[in-house]
Amino acid sequence: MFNLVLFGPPGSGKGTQSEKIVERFGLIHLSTGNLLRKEISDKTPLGLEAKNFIDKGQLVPDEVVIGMIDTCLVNHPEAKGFLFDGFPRTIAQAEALDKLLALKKTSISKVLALEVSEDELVRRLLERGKTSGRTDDNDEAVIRKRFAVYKGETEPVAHYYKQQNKLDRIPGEGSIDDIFQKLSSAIEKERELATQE
Ligand code: B4P
Repeated sequence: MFNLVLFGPPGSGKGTQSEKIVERFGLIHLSTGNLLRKEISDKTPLGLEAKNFIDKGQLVPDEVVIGMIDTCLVNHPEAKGFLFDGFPRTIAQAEALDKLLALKKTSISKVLALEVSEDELVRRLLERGKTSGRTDDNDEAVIRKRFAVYKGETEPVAHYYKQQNKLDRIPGEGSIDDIFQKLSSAIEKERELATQE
């Protein structure tokens, strides 16, 4: 199996690039953000709980998102690989993911981290907030809170994977297609190495 993590701050283009990556490389796309927004729109008890956190720019509790990912992994026994988008966002989530993948006798192959300046991120999220209806995108105070949470809780996850020699940093500013080319080259390189082993 070939399992990728697409990593980066809010608005760095994880969702945008994930759609293109899964189409080209035939991976199963697992976005905790999309899964949570589906629960919210379906008004499930999990969705109602998650909304409270998302609207304030906070992370949803680890056990909730880990449980969602566990269910998705079990539901795709034939997958040739997964693309994790927006997960893991804490060290506890990263450790849980390693354990869940070990149960499937697989592991993370590569972590691609998109790097974008904070000014550009704010611009993108406020722009998206005008049309997306996402309550976490149209208030600059909530956006700034999301960055603070990212720095405190999520950035250490990059270090976790760096220690495992799995982290590649990719410039995330420029056209969507140029960034996709850079991500694709990194994925192809990794897949070649994997087939040589
Ligand atoms: P997510 O849904 O993961 O979303 P995101 O971080 O806001 O955005 P992403 O990086 O995917 O940006 P996108 O491509 O859309 O999380 C939302 C919330 O859910 C979190 O704050 C948290 O509360 C909760 N949550 C999710 N996962 C969790 C977890 N594991 N644990 C706990 N809580 C969790 O791009 C943004 C905008 O930029 C778009 O409008 C796009 O069109 C634009 N854009 C993209 N690339 C561009 C480019 N190259 N140039 C210009 N604009 C670009």
